[in-house]
Amino acid sequence: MAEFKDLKDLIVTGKLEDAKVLVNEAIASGVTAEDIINNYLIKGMEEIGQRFEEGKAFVPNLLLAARAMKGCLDILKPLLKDASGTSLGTLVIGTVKGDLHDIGKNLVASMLEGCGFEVINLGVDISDRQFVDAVKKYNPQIVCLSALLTTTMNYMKNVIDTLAAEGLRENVKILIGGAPVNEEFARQIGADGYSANANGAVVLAKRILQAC
Ligand code: B12
Repeated sequence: MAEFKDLKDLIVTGKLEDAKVLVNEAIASGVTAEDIINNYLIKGMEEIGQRFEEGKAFVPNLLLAARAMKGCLDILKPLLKDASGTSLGTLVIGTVKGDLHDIGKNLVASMLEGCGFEVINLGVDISDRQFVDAVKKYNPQIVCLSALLTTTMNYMKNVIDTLAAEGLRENVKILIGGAPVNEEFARQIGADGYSANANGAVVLAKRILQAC
């Protein structure tokens, strides 16, 4: 896998076209979509985030890296798809109000889809009302909330409270994720589960549905 190590750097520097070439080469040589995502793409996003934190990269750099990551994910998404055609259950997923980060959320959505769930992806900046409307419309077993900012993570509780006020809380399990949240925070706000990554989200969703 060593020959694809430049892929991480191409994400960091936001070189979309070159990154796509390497992703296609990696696929052709038999590297799995999961390996490409976990070993190169996510590592690249982590590094650009680190540079941003240290003042060595700026918002335009983040945008370029995000564009490169998304372009590569578009190639990989069909490879994550479950071939069986059976649905394990329905999930609604969205990034909460005020928050525009969607790379991790989309990755979680793709992995869940790939593992056989029907996923309704609401997008970013989603209000409590929009989550409520989606639960009424799609009747999912699980609602997944994503937040990447310390200023938006608390909005997850608004969503849970509004679902409860509408009498819908008992109908759904709530999973949360995103860099600033953790297990303890999930407990505090009354969510049913937390995972630090997309693979864990799939394990959690399967476990929850078995218990339903
Ligand atoms: C890319 C990026 C952006 C891009 C987003 C592009 C996009 N379309 O998503 C842009 C440039 C738009 C952006 C903007 C901003 N950003 Co920004 N951004 C990032 C960065 C570098 C990477 C995020 C990312 O995509 N990571 C890769 C993915 C794969 O990882 P992930 O999102 O964590 O998701 C994984 C897990 O968390 C989990 N997960 C995620 N969601 C869910 C949901 C569920 C249910 C589950 C189970 C799991 C799960 O699984 C995912 C896959 O493994 C992070 C740094 C970082 N280290 O996180 C900063 C970061 C999140 N941003 C930050 C900031 C400050 C901002 C801005 C305020 C900057 C500004 N001054 O304008 C704005 C806010 C805009 C807004 N209102 O949302 C800060 C947040 C600090 C804080 N404590 O709140 C960070 C941490 C950077 C930093 N180190 O300072 N950003």
